[in-house]
Amino acid sequence: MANTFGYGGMTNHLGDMQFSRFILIIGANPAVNHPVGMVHILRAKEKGAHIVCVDPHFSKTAAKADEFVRIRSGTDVALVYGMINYIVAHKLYDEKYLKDRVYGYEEVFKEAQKYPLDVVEDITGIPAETIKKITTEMAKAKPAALIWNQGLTQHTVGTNNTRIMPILQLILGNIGKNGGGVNILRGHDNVQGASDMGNLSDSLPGYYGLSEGSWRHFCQHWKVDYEWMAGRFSSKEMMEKTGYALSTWRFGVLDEQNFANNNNTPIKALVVIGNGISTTSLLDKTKAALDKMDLVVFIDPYVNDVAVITDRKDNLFLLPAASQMESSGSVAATNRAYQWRYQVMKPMFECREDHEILFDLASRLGFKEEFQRSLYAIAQKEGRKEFIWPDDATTEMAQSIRSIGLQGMSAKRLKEHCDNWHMFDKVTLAGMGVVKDQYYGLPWPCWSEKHPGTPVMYNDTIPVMQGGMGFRVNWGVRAPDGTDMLSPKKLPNAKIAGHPAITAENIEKVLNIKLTPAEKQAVKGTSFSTGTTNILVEKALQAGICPYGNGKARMVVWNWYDKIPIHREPLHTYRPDLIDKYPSFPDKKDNFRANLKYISRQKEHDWKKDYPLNMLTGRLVAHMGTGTETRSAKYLAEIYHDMFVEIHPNTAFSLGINDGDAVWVHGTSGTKILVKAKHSYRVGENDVFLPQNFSGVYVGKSLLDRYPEGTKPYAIGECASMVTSYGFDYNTACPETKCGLCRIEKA
Ligand SMILES: Nc1nc2c(c(=O)[nH]1)N[C@H]1C(S)=C(S)[C@@H](COP(=O)(O)OP(=O)(O)OC[C@H]3O[C@@H](n4cnc5c(=O)[nH]c(N)nc54)[C@H](O)[C@@H]3O)O[C@H]1N2
Ligand SMILES: Nc1nc2c(c(=O)[nH]1)N[C@H]1C(S)=C(S)[C@@H](COP(=O)(O)OP(=O)(O)OC[C@H]3O[C@@H](n4cnc5c(=O)[nH]c(N)nc54)[C@H](O)[C@@H]3O)O[C@H]1N2
Ligand SMILES: [Mo]
Repeated sequence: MANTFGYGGMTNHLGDMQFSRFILIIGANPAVNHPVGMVHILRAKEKGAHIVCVDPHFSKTAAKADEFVRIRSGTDVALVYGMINYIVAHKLYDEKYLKDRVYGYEEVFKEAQKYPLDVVEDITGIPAETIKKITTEMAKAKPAALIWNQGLTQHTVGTNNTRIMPILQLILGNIGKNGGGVNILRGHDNVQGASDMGNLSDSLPGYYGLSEGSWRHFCQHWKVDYEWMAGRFSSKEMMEKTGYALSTWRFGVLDEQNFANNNNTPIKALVVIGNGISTTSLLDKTKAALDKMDLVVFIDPYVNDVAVITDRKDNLFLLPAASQMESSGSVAATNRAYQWRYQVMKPMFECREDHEILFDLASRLGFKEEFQRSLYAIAQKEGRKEFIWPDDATTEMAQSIRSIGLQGMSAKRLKEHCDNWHMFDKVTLAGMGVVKDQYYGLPWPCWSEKHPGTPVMYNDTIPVMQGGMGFRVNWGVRAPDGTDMLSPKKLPNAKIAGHPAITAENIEKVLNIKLTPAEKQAVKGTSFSTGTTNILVEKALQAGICPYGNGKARMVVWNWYDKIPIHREPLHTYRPDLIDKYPSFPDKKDNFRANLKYISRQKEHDWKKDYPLNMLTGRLVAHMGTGTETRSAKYLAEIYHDMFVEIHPNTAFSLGINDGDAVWVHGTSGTKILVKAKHSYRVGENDVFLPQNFSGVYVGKSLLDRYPEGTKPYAIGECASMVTSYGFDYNTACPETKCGLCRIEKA
């Protein structure tokens, strides 16, 4: 998802945190979820960095931090406004940085006036003294880094959370500096690659969006006619319309009112490739949708967990996919760096690599020739008859995704990095010897074959050819109020200060150069991010500037509903007394093609009366995602064998629940799961915690007999997503699984 700066991912990288003097970990548990990344955080601590962990749950990371601060889940925006309130009152902000590099901070400062510390203490549950202390420590530590993950995103205000954190870092002048930045520790192996490749229903690859211009750009690179592509859609409108999301497609099967958003057609078939889907909230809706459709296909190395949840008797297919060990290609890490993965072994038995299955699918659907055309074109250019997988696909992707600067990458360069792994500095990522003047994995943007990659984004104190850049000029050179959005600062070696993104139309004027007639012809009608040549980009680099412009970061997003982040109470909150003051969003129609409820759901019922406990969910170190793979591994299944709910002993005592008792957890959608109670001081008295890594039991009933012989997992349990509450992020439709209410009863 686009963040304040443009695109997602870490601004810095894991090793870089060793330069930090202070690390705020808020809504992330790297000790469990990023154990290798955690090593860098612990190294930073050894070097004197102060580590603060803000979490509603006393996590394993909290146990390793210098300070643990318990927050009421869903209130992080209010906390940061409290911090900003204090920063403004005590002039702890970086004034020069804000003046030079940021637009809209005055509005944020104004909003912060609504959040004096006693108000923030009431909302968040964090004592005012603690907020003062951590704010002072963070503001005085130069530089300070900030880390977040799903503790911030899986909320109705997820986008607001992920905007307020960079805002805090900008106010402290910590963006674009070694040891600073906002470091979003991403999820799956290659999830950064999946989003860069545009496996999202609101964009083509490389965050280009779905406009006609974007379609034309990719059609040019894919070597297919735009008209042919348009003919695959029922209309131009549908071609350019945001699709369903992983969280909203069920409404497209079950809810007739939603069909209107989908050209009046219900969804009839589902192909699931590499996703658990049992991990999406409202699992009962997923089951009902799977039961109802005409066709369901899973492409997976394991028996996908929902394949045993559905009651359907036919037109349910499991296609065995090869695992990552049996395939190869480029994968992107959490810091925007790409790495080459070699095949360890050939696919076993009848399983096949994902791309082969997709090639065959394209063949049956009648467009295999178009699907592969650009691969053949790349082969032909090099005098080959057949394309080489995945190398030629890497070329296609790197050459077409110019928005984030992948064109400097190639299979050859990435393999060279992988082969010379030992030649890179683990802390700075800088290469030596054969890989000198390159950063490991060429973190994007990597503008050309000579560009080293960008380990730290938005650093305007180093030349562009060493990874320097200002903020991207993506919103025009002037704000609606007339403010100049260009930076007054020059990159070292640059001829000019702030400037717009480079286009064929403006390049001569902006750079004060003349293109030759041949160059003019080659770049006609394009910008730094479109077309097929790198001429515009090379000219910009020669002039010492970053092709995407040099502007100011904007804190005000004038085209969004919440122009600056606003604190809003969760839909299901145990502080209903705060709803009138901090109401949720208005309901939103056609949000990823679903009609989603916000305020109407929040006010539908006195939720707290029937569901008094706040439900947190998160991960276990021994299991991954649904747990499909790890619960099928003997030793991991032994470490965490049973699904459980953590409950504070005082709360448990008042409900007559002993440690180890079987309990029913009732969700706000009228669903329930049967799990073991685990007395724990890690949760507060108002919270319970459920791991998200189980499946294979459905409303108290084991589904083990439904797995084909030889595929039964060693550990099964109820899915948390059966009882997580209704609720979706306003901008991304990400389910609100980090807060929500429930009721617990002894079984
Ligand atoms: N072992 C293991 N590793 C994994 C995974 C796995 O399943 N198992 N999954 C991978 C994936 S896909 C991802 S996305 C990452 C996720 O990595 P994380 O986001 O670190 O994982 P979670 O445990 O879901 O949640 C992090 C923390 O957020 C806290 N939290 C909940 N609500 C709030 C809130 O409102 N505010 C704040 N400040 N904190 C809150 C939770 O208590 C929890 O400690 O992990 C990846 N790594
Ligand atoms: N309550 C609650 N719910 C959550 C979360 C939470 O914190 N709380 N976190 C959310 C997050 S961040 C995520 S990412 C999801 C978990 O994400 P999911 O994607 O639901 O979980 P995984 O188990 O990782 O699912 C991956 C599936 O792909 C299969 N697979 C593995 N390798 C390959 C391959 O090479 N090819 C193919 N075709 N398939 C493969 C696996 O066997 C598995 O079935 O859960 C989400 N749901
Ligand atoms: Mo994730």
